[in-house]
Amino acid sequence: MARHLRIASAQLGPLHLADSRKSATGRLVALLRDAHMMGAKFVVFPELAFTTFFPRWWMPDQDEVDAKFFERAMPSPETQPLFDEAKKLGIGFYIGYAELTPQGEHFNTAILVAPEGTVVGKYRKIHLPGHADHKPDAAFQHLEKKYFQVGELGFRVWRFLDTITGMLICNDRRWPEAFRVLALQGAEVVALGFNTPTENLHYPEPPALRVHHHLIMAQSMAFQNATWLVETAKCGAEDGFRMFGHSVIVAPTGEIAVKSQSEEDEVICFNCDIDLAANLKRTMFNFAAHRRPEHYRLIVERVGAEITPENR
Ligand code: CDT
Repeated sequence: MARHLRIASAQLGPLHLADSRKSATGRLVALLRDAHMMGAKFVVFPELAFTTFFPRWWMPDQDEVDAKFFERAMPSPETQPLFDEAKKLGIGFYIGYAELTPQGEHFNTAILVAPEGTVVGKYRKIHLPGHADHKPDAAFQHLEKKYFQVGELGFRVWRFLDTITGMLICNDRRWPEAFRVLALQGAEVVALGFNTPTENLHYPEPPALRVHHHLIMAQSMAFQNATWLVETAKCGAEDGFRMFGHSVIVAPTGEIAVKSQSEEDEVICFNCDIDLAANLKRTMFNFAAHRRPEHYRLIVERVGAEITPENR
């Protein structure tokens, strides 16, 4: 009999600089209850879900940044109600937050929490976009390279709710290598939270094109790796800076099963047939039969594109 898992993507509308973790947690709990009413057993929340997307702000005082935006423990007294409610409802979840370790390291982190309330998996974001320097002439900043270190835990999967589930965070979705490493470990579900500005920081770009890229990436990554993919936005105008929604659950066929409609708090849910990928994994994307890693060496040996004399 096919395995099914009812998965929800719980999208958050804007969180402003003035919003507290307590109020964010209250909204996350409300979304969790909505997801429960839809029958969800696994809920995917956004990246950096307890605060505004603070890397858009240049803040020179690191102590202030740490106090306002980073979590020294997860759960903490402010975030505990989400864990309590999930345990009460018997729901597992993915959530992103800014992590400050006891050694003083800063990571953009996501965790996988079992329905019993225990943290079973942790991922620290590897592809950090943006810049580390102040760009005073830009409309906004994207300072992930200033506020976070590159994650050191690799791309991993976990046995979770009778599936093999992997985690990624936001910009990772633009890098096929990240998905393929999860797929090579048998990933059946990939959970990912994101915060994506509607405007391009670097050059003018139609917002519709940015959404188009988001959707085609999600569909192709799910199909080419034969996984379910759940991508959840934090979106809307945070202190006037807009981020798009378009949270999606994509099937291993590459079809969008369900997509959010708003840029506000919204839950979408789908009863995912985890075995839907079996035919693909047996034929077209049977990695063992068809992959040719001996010809992929440049992927791990070379970082940037290089034009060498022989291919000029
Ligand atoms: N949060 C995050 O990773 N956002 C990036 C925006 C990059 S623009 C400098 C994204 O890939 O959506």
